[in-house]
Amino acid sequence: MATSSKTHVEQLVIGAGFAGLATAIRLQEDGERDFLVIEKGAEVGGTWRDNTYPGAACDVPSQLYSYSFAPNPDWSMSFSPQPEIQAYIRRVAEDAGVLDRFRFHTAVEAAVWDEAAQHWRVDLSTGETVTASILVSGAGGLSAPRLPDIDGIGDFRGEIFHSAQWNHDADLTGKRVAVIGTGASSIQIVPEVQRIAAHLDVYQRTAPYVLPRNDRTYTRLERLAFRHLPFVQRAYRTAIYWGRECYVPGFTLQPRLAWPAKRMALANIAKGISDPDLREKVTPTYEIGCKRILISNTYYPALDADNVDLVTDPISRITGDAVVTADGVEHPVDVLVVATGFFTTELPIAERIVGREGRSLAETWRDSGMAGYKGTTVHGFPNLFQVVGPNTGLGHSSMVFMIEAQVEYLRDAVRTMRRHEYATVEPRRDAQQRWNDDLQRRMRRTVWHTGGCSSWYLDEHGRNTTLWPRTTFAFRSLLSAFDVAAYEVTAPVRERE
Ligand code: N01
Repeated sequence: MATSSKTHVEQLVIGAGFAGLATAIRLQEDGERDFLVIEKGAEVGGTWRDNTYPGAACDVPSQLYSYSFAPNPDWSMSFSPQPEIQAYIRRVAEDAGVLDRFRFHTAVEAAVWDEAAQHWRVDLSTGETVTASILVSGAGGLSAPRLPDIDGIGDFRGEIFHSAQWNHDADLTGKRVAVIGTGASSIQIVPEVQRIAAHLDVYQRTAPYVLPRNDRTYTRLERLAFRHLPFVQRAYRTAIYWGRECYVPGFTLQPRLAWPAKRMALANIAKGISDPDLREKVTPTYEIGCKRILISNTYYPALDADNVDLVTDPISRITGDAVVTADGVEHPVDVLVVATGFFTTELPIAERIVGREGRSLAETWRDSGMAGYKGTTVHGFPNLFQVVGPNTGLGHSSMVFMIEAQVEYLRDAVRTMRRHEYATVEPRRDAQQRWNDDLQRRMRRTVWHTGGCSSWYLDEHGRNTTLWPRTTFAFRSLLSAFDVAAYEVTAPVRERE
């Protein structure tokens, strides 16, 4: 690795998923040569490297799921399967020639701001310490699997794994399998497992809304056009982008506008399920959009199959070989798949980043909830940039747009710092407060708050600190230039002495 002998770098980036990779590529384009990307996994890809469960695929259209600077003419389907996305990320990294600055199999143990030296001191799992003028966290909001806190789960003697840590050595053929959870991961796993398991129990706590998945294989002609006439692919992308931007953010604010989507979801139940009792069990009782809207053509037919039971009685405990529900029934199981989501508001990386006053991000956010300025910087944490920070998640479009907008902001910050020779930039407390007050005021009117559900979008205080409540182009426009007036800046130490 090019920088292995160095102890100081200009920018240290945590994570080699979509966020970390875009940061590295754009920094390199700007002539920055002294950056290092630290990745705990074996290769690039982040969540797309880790989530390899059967059926893993994107529920955002392929045309939106690529960097603007690296369109992919090779998508085979209108919604891409996980292996294609992972291959795309790998290819982009190789083509950009940045991988010599990536350090794999290495985790960040602690990143502590050193006020006197005006840099970050970063301890790595290898025992090394690297200092960095700027720290960029691209650690992701869906990277820490959350196991459910169910009595006795540790006593289960069969095979048990989280959806994001699929054990490919476990053969589910002819086994009694249980899947806990009915979120985006589960609804992709269930049809695959149903085909091979002897019996499948699906534990549903809250029914999701599931729309049809309008997926198809691209024709040869389309793929030729994508490759040789790039404007055709751009036209596809633009049409899909605006279709989503014009409709979905509006219906998060006006649930009445959501009736076509709701009707489609109910029709999907009627089409996929013949059993009236099962239809009733899977019919959600809250407003559509309150939780993530899912898409599948195969989930409901799988639930309707003879070898599947949808269990809606709450799980009371797990024994060595069974799941026991509140009605006292023991459901025997050989393999337990836990599709219960991720730590989204208590991010493990936040425990490890310690700012100006010796407080970690986690401590800073403990009482107030996650909050930052423009989802990217945080008061008390000079020269820290978070790509996919607080309130930058989306329910309706591609995270790649949000990532690119944040990386553009970071690039402009780096240029501004160089131009004016600022050693540090830190968002002013009042600017951050105004930003979040406005966000939360908008948020209160959205279906995420008014829709009558609980979801991972909300934190323990009931605040939505994960999602962006406006359009992605509004976000991009707000982050189009580094607004230094919202920041406290300092000159380098040598100039102050
Ligand atoms: O996790 P989730 P996920 N006992 O948190 C249930 C992205 N993603 O991995 O709804 C019983 O959505 C929980 O029940 P409830 C996407 O952003 C994208 O599926 O809380 N059940 C829920 O049903 C997504 O939103 C793609 O009542 C328990 C489920 O587990 C995010 O990842 C594909 C429980 C968790 O659902 C997370 O999705 C996959 C308990 N103790 C994922 N605890 C794409 O295609 C939780 N549950 C891009």
